[in-house]
Amino acid sequence: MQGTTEIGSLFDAQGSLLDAQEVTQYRKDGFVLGGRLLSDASADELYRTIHEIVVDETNVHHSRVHDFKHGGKPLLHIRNMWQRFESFRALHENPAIVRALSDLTGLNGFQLWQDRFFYKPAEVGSFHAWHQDARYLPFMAPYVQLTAWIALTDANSYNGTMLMVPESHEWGDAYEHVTEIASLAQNNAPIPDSYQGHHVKVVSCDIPKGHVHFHTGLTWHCSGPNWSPDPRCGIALHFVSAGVRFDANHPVAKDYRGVHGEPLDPKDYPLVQVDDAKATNQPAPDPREAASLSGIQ
Ligand SMILES: O=C(O)CCC(=O)C(=O)O
Repeated sequence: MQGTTEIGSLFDAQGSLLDAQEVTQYRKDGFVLGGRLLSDASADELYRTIHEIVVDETNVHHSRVHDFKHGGKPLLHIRNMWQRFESFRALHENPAIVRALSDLTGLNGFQLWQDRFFYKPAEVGSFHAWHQDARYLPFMAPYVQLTAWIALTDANSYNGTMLMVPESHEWGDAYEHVTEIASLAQNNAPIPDSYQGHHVKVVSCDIPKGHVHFHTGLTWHCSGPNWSPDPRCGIALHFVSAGVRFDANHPVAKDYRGVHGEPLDPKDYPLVQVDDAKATNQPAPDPREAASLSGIQ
């Protein structure tokens, strides 16, 4: 584990990342911009760590950088920075993040499925295709999944921020349709404006540096190309409700650790929870989300 920075000094969120109205908006739209988690200095420090790994071929972590290469252009990432850097581990352990997850879902315990940074080099950074995150989780229904995406640089429509479709999390597994439209993100091209009788609207989500944006596992989203003179960088923390069981038959299961039918080992999927009285009434996972996920194989 690298990183000598004291965890407490790097992260500085005060109080809550979300107010009641924002929680309502997340439940309605399937995504919401939360407050500031990191000071600019803290975001810059995490960004520098990623930037050095990406640009310095002699960096000990450089060989782990994976390129999605959408449309032949670079979209760089590494999974599970938390396993190697204390400064990144402190992100999913931050009480403000855990409180926000609880406020959004009504649950009190979560496991980190993975973290993954997304680095789009200046001017040539690629789009990320339209998708639903839930499709890529090797877990057995029922469960709830959500993502906290933390901006380490400003993210806007010029440098390839995320685009989201409000209310699409209510439409279940849309794998075939979303796959069909996936590459339209390449030029921020419009997507069909209706899906199974639902009106489809696309919203570009500006995310200021240091802020956290939340989306559900079923929300349709993508991100555009980086046309700006600077890299665009953010880190996604993908969480799942605690206690979920591993599905070794899932198409992506080979990329993950787990025993079929068993709960996830917290050593591989860290457990985070709120421990105050406010969230002790833990409701069952949303059956609508669970039902649609069970159809994903
Ligand atoms: O950072 C990006 O461009 C895409 C991130 C994303 O799709 C996600 O966090 O689910």
